[in-house]
Amino acid sequence: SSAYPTTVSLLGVPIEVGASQKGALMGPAALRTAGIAQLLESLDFKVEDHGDIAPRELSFSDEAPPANAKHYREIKAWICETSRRAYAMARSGAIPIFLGGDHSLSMGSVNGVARHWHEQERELFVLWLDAHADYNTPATTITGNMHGMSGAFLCGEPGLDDLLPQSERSSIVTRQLGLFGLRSVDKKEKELLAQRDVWIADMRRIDEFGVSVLMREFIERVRARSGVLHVSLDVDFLDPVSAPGVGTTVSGGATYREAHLVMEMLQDSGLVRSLDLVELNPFLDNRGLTARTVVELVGSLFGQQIHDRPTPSNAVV
Ligand code: 4U7
Ligand code: MN
Ligand code: MN
Ligand code: MN
Repeated sequence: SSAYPTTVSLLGVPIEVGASQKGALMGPAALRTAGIAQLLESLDFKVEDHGDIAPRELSFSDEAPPANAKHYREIKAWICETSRRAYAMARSGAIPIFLGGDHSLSMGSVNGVARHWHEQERELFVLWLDAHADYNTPATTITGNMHGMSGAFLCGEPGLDDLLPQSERSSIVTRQLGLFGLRSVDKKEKELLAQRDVWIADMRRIDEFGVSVLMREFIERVRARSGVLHVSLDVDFLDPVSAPGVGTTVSGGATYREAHLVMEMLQDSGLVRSLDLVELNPFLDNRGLTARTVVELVGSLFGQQIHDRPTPSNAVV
């Protein structure tokens, strides 16, 4: 319908209390240091850096927090502000990129972006690139860490019902969520997911069919409903060999090239309208390797090519 956006808006969301390990709050600074803005400019985007959300912009509620949701009040404050900013950025016509921060921020980023697309009568699909399903609720979680609950919250699973104002709650339905790269799912989380129609490509399926077959399948789902796409990249999607700078490493993850192929196919699809870069923990990184790797993946997602491809392999014809 409309031309692909030419502006990218960066927003840092330095939240870390959703995770068990400290250090994700340094993520936005590391991604900027690794040159995310300069890279996007080299790909001909106009880049507007909106800075980081500052804790003084947050307003805290005094409601009683639900059990099994650690740092609930603080996270609620971050989510509300992130959602408000996400909505405004998406509405401006730019491509918002959220620099995390732990994965709880996606409760706000996806919610805000989804509200914008809902107004446009376009379905927002969400591709969750992650070792984990992040589909726990306060009733299923083992750890109480809210970065493991974002997907479930966004799909309207119960237990965190007051995290956003009543009028803004619904984000997506389960059919709109795709989990890619799974290799660590908790028992009760798995039972809950088995009852939902979330699209799932776990590492076992990726080993058997390869990235390209599965990415085509997911992209087709989005196209079939004339949807647009939000990508939520958890750094632990990658194998710890290429991405050690993350608190929750799980071996057997996507290789460097598999991750690039995911990004290159998403670029060819022309569907991506917003992005989260989450869970980077520079405190645990090896001389900036992980931050640089993430920025290189952003390059592939937004059009960097090894050898220019005149016809994208999955373009609509
Ligand atoms: B991440 C976990 F128990 N499932 O709920 C949990 F294994 O954003 C991990 O994907 C969640 O890094 C990981 O705490 C959240 C755990
Ligand atoms: Mn994860
Ligand atoms: Mn995650
Ligand atoms: Mn993590």
